[in-house]
Amino acid sequence: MGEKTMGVGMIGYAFMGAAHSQAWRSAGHFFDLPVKARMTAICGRDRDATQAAATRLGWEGVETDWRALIARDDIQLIDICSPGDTHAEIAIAALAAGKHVLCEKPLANTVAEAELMVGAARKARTHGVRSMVGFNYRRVPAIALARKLVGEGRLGEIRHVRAQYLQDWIIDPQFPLVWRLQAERAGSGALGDIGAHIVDATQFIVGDHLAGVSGLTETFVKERPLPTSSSGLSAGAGGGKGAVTVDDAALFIGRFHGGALGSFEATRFAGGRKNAIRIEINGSLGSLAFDFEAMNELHLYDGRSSNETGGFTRILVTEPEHPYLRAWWPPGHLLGYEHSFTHEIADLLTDLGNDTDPTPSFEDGLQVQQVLAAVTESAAASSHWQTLPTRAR
Ligand code: 4PW
Repeated sequence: MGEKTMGVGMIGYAFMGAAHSQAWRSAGHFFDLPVKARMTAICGRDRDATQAAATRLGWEGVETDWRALIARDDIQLIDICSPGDTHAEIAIAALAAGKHVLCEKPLANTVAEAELMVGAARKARTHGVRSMVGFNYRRVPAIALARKLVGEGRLGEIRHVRAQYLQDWIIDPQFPLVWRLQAERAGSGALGDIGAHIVDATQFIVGDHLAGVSGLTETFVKERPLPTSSSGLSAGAGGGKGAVTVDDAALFIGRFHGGALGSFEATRFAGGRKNAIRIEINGSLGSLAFDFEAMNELHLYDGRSSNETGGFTRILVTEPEHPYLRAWWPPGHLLGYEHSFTHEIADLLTDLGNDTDPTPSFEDGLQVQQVLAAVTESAAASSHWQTLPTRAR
C-alpha cells in the first residue's frame, strides 16, 4: 500500500504544530495507510523562525503567506494549527481551492464562522474535497474503547455523564496575557480551549448530543502582564498590563437527547492538575471512568457482578484487541498524548484514501460550537440564577 502521495501544508508551528508534525512524520511508519503524506511546507509569518521550525519538525519547505501555501500545486491538504481567529478564513479559502482541510479545535471562534465553514465544507464535498476537525482525544485508545463498550450496551441506559478538564498553567496572576486569554484571538477561554474537548469526547463516548445547557463562567484574574514571548502553554512577561477577555473557568450542566444528565467543568485554575480529563459515565447496568493523567487505563464497573468481588475493574488498554493498539507495542508498553494525533492523522489518511468522510466533521465542530455559545449565553443571562438571601457573618 502507500502508493498515492498527498502533499501537506501546515499553518502554525507552535504547540499544536509540533504535535501534528510528529503525527504526520510517524503515522505511515506504524499504520498501513492507503495514502502517504508528504510534509511539503509549513507556514508562519516570520521566515527565519518558520525555517527553523521546518528543519526541527521535518518539513521540506516554508511559506510566509498562507494564501501562497494554499495556491501550491504540490499541496493537496491544509492542516490549520494557528489560533482560532484564523480558522474560518483559511479553511474556507483552502476548501474553495480544492484542498482537503484538517482544522484544530474549536472549529471557529463563533457559531456564525463555524456555519460558514460548514457551508464551504459541504460545497467542497460535492467535488470530493473532505474536511475534519481535530478533536484528538477521541483517538485516545481508552476513550475509543469507552465508546465501543457503551455502543455494545454494556452500560445499559445512560443516566449520568460527568466530565472535568482540569489544568493549572495560568494559576499565577503574573502569567502573561497569551493569545489563549484574548477573546478576539481564541473566542473563549477554558470553555472553548478545553471545555470543547470534554463536550466532544463525552458525546462521542455516549453516541448522543446535548439538548440543552445551563452555564456559569468566571474570570478570576482580570488583568495580566503583556507577553514578550510565548510557546505552547508557557510564556515570558514584559512591561504593561492588559485585560483578560475570556473565562478562566466554565461550569455547566446539560441534558442529553436520550435523557442522560451531564455535568461539565473546564478550568485552568485547578492547582496541581496539569491535564486531567476525567470522564465518568453511569448507566443502568454499569459505569466507566477515565482520567487522562492515567490515559492507558479505563475503569469499568459491571453492576451485575457480585457484591463480594464487584467494583471497578482496571482495564490496561494496551492489548492488540484495543482500538489502535495493534499498530504499536506489546501489551503493557504505554502510549502517550502524541499518539492521539498519530491516530487522528492515520484515520484521516485512511478516509482520504478510501474516499470516505473523516470524523469529526465540520458539522460536528459546529455542533460543539453551538454548545459553547449556549453555555456563554446562559452564563451571561441571569434568568437561571437564583440569588440567595444575604446572611450576616
Ligand atoms: O487542545 C488543548 C489545548 O489548546 C490541549 O489538548 C491542551 O490544552 C493543551 O493545550 C490546550
